[in-house]
Amino acid sequence: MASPISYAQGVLIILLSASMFAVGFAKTIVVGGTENWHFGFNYTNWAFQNSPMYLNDALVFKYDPPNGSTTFPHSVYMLRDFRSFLACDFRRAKMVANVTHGGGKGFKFVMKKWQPYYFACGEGSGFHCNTGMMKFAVFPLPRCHF
Ligand SMILES: *[C@@H]1O[C@H](CO)[C@@H](O)[C@H](O)[C@H]1NC(C)=O
Ligand SMILES: *[C@@H]1O[C@H](CO)[C@@H](O)[C@H](O)[C@H]1NC(C)=O
Ligand SMILES: *[C@@H]1O[C@H](CO)[C@@H](O)[C@H](O)[C@H]1NC(C)=O
Ligand SMILES: [Cu+2]
Repeated sequence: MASPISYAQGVLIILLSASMFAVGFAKTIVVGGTENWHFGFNYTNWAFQNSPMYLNDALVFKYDPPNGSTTFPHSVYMLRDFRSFLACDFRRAKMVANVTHGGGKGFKFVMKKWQPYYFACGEGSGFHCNTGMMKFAVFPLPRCHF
């Protein structure tokens, strides 16, 4: 019969390997794939096709910073709730990346919490979110199931 100590050690090993497993398999996902983050691409559809996503997965938003020839700067906001997501209502939204953050290797956002995330581009007073379809929702799942 196992002693209490070896039982505790066994549980510890299981927990450690479970967390290593979760970290080891966390994915880095480029938002929009090769399309990156731009006006007029259906990101709701993209998110649907790339589901499920998991806790600690990283989303990478890639978009060019504004320069002389770029007519559409972009950004990344987190909307407050499903209602503001549907309406593209930015009144209580939080900016997570400004118009320059998406350059180079892009802006990386790690989904650490078990909650719905509502992302949208905040440019054009909601025009990019509404007409440009630059919005999507993700509810990251826990990776391990016992
Ligand atoms: C975007 O894709 C979703 C899911 O496939 C679809 O329901 C929706 O109608 C599309 N939006 C537009 C504007 O085409
Ligand atoms: C400005 O952005 C455009 C479009 O991404 C790019 O092709 C061009 O090289 C950029 N120009 C400069 C000066 O960075
Ligand atoms: C974006 O944020 C960076 C710092 O994170 C800042 O240096 C830069 O000036 C900001 N750009 C704009 C256009 O606000
Ligand atoms: Cu935009």
